[in-house]
Amino acid sequence: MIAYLLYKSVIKNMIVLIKKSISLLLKTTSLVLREFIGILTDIASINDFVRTGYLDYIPRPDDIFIVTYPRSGTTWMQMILYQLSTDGNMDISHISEVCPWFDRMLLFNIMNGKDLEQLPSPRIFKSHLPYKWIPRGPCKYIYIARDGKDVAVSYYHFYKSHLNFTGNFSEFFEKYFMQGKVQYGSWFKHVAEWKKHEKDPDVLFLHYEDLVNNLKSTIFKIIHFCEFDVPNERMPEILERCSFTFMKKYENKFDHISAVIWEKGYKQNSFIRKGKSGSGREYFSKEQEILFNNEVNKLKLNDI
Ligand code: PPS
Repeated sequence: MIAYLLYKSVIKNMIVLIKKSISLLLKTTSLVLREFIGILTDIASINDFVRTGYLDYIPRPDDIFIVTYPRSGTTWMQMILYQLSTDGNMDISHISEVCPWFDRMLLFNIMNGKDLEQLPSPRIFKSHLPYKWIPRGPCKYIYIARDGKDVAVSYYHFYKSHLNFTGNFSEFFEKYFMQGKVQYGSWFKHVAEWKKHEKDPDVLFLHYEDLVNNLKSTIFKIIHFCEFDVPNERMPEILERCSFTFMKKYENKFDHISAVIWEKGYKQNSFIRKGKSGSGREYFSKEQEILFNNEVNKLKLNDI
């Protein structure tokens, strides 16, 4: 028995060691590609994604992945889970702060394995990955499918408003959506692959239409699946905050554009900043002031 346990622990340590070595190798390769070659950043990004998403990501049993084909109710589910797993206050800068977009964060190197480790449990991630690419648990997956025609139209509007698409709906539908030549590929394949797993115990397969037609009972299903403990008295507030009207009012905390701004560390509401005169000198050191004044005197700019 002791020999068996020893053998198991050696194997486990060996696997960790192998994973760490591959991770280090990929990290070095990315660094070389980025820093020394400067091109091929796509390869470096995919490299990083594989490294962080599959080698450095250590799943926890209470991790939850919200998975969808784009435009199928992802953001809505992010808000629902945020409301169910916290007090749901709206002091957050962006929903990505509490529910990061797994694939994007890793692909664009916005987060790494260490950052993932520091997130408190339950970690809730958004992802658009097809089944074959999603990291394997132990964890939970909530998949939302939406009527494909509604998805096509919503995606068309998104391509126009966020991705510079200038064609009409027919062009988008025939040349891009139906051919799977859009971000995350074919809607048909994405939904079909995930549907094969709708009965898996770690998958809760929902429809956007369930949320539209019966938000309350769908939320109870989610609470049960995620094993959350939510007092009944909070339900009216949760339902209100997950309503379309509420989310529309706070759109900047959900929009993709503000997510990109948040990821890059830009602060919103900092462009029209203070509007005061004379407070600039508070920032200057003695030396900086002398340096500045010398230049002013040299060019006779004292009256400015
Ligand atoms: S994305 O870009 O992939 O993250 O988009 P996603 O969040 O998956 O889907 C966007 C659509 O979801 C609608 N939405 C909602 N519908 C009803 N109620 C609420 N609270 C809600 N929040 C988001 C959003 O309006 C998009 O659908 P369309 O058809 O474009 O309006």
